[in-house]
Amino acid sequence: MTTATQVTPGWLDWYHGPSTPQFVLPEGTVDAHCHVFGPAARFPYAPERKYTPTDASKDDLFALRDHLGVSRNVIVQATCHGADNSAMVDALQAAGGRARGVATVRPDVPEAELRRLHDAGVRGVRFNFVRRLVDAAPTDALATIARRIAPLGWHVVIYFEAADLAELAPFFASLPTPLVVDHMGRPDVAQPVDGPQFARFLRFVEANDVWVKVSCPERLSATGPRALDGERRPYRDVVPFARTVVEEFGDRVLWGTDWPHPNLTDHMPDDGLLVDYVPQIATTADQQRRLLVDNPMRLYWPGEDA
Ligand code: 0GY
Repeated sequence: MTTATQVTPGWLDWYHGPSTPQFVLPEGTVDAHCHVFGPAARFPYAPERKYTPTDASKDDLFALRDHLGVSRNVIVQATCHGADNSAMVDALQAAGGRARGVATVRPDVPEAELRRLHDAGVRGVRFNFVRRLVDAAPTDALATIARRIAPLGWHVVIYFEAADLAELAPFFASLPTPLVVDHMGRPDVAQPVDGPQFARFLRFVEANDVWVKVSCPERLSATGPRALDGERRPYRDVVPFARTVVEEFGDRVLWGTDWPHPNLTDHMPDDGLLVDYVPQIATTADQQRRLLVDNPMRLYWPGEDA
């Protein structure tokens, strides 16, 4: 275990004092992709991590939740905490039933630990294939994890770059649980929305038991957060991609802020502006309700009212 907390050089801190969105989120909105980092003094970062973030505590997350008008959070274990889920579980326990978690576990995780995570609110595990974030994990170890969590009714969250989908798809299709794709599979939005790369992704979603997070325009965009004609319409080069997914798979889409936005080097998004991105990609009240409330409730709080 390490206690070194020297933040990665060039690291951008999360956006303090986010604006108030113009778009009013529907009652019961779930932020289905966010993280907590540390605080390192209590929850040290993992020795094998690829970056050291600034702390982003559960209290900071809950303050953002309330500011944006979000009701619930899904807190995804970040790679900087490795397979030590303590900070995430601590946040779940403090959330009073208003948060669920996605954990990182090893293939030999004890059964009792899986049960403890479930009781705390964990409903999935994350497999990360982004090379700058993790060392490659053998797929047979990941398959073992998937087999072990399937009886709990959990799902597998997968994070990969679009260029790697062709190679990974057979493995994904072999997994026994539903899959949740982070950030639309990270398309290259300089390519056409009807081009072969995104078509492959859409076929993958169509053919499998897959949910898609239409999150992280700030990671994918070249046009960036600039307003259009003075309006709060940011990240417009990503809009056609996300809108296509929302229109084609309206019952299997999820939205999240990705707060506190690790590993961004050019700009740190204003989370209020990220909320104003939503009506660009989900253009009707029905699409918005399914994206923000009904779908995440079905996946993370089945049987509960929003
Ligand atoms: C994200 C994206 C990133 C990082 C992580 O767990 C992580 O470290 O997910 C990234 O750097 O693209 O979802 O937060």
